[in-house]
Amino acid sequence: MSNELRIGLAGVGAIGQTHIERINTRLRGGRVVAATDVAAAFGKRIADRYGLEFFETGDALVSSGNIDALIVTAGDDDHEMFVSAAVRAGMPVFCEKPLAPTAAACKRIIDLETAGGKRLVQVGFMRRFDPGYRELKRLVDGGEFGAPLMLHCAHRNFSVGDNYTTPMAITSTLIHEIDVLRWLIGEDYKSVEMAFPKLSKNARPDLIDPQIMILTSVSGVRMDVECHVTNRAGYDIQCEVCCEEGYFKLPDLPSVPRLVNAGRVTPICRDWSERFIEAYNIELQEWMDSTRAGRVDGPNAWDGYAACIAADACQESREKKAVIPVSLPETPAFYK
Ligand code: ISE
Repeated sequence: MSNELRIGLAGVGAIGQTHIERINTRLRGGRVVAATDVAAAFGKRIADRYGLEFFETGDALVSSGNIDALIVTAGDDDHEMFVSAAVRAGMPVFCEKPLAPTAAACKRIIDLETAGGKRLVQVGFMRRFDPGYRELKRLVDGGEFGAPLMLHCAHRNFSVGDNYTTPMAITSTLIHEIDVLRWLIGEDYKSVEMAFPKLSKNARPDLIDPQIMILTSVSGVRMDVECHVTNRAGYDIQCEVCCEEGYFKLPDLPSVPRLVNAGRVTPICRDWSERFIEAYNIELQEWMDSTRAGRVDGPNAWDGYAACIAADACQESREKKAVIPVSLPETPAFYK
């Protein structure tokens, strides 16, 4: 591996472009030098714009000898193809969440990685790198205020695109809480349940919004998460951890209250790309640092699989209107 990590990027859409910019202009120790995209003409145009070498396929990119590591920011359905290409080539790969759209696809990636004998895959669950969540985790792990008993959380979006569907509330939105809450309390889930408040007039007729996800951990911690993606109010992420002898709340981003027009207003973000800028920067910096050191320190393929299993149970709960058990096998030694 050269001194500076030479990175290839698979999927040059919006999030891919923000990663190219942050790595090539703000972070240290790596550089995006090449790209691929399933839409070749679009991919070539974006690659040219950023001065990247363009390859027609993921296999051609990873076998070019011109990159040391791969970042996958393609559509969810193409994650498995690109991640597998990297793993087959023995190359470290960072894949945006979800690792794959189904648990079965995640399992295939795990089997491939395990057969290769070396952990290579990190999943882009960036909330684990957000300073606020990290402080919550430090307080929970410290144990000074007793064990967590229940968590009250909210994931609110101003609006979503026309291609956003009811299942995406789980695979694309709540998947963040599914991962970060499991990490925060350090436990797997025992069961999940979806609950349904009155529907919002702002949701398309075929979109169920809002929804509430209730997760129960193996030891009985209850976590309720409101998901409201058409709120027309702003991007708002809440997480309150209620312990035996203390309550901890995720801080909002700093924002100056303004006294204007006979009112006191404290602006919040309009979307996730503003809210989690720092988390993305820390996440990719730490990924480049650990990759150069030959390690995977962040959420691994097993975490991606665990999240998908819980997400599948949430979909089943929505369809059956029932509490669904989550059956995750014990974490294999390879991923501990
Ligand atoms: C999007 O894909 C994200 O990852 C955002 O964090 C989430 O708030 C949004 O609902 C998703 O669609």
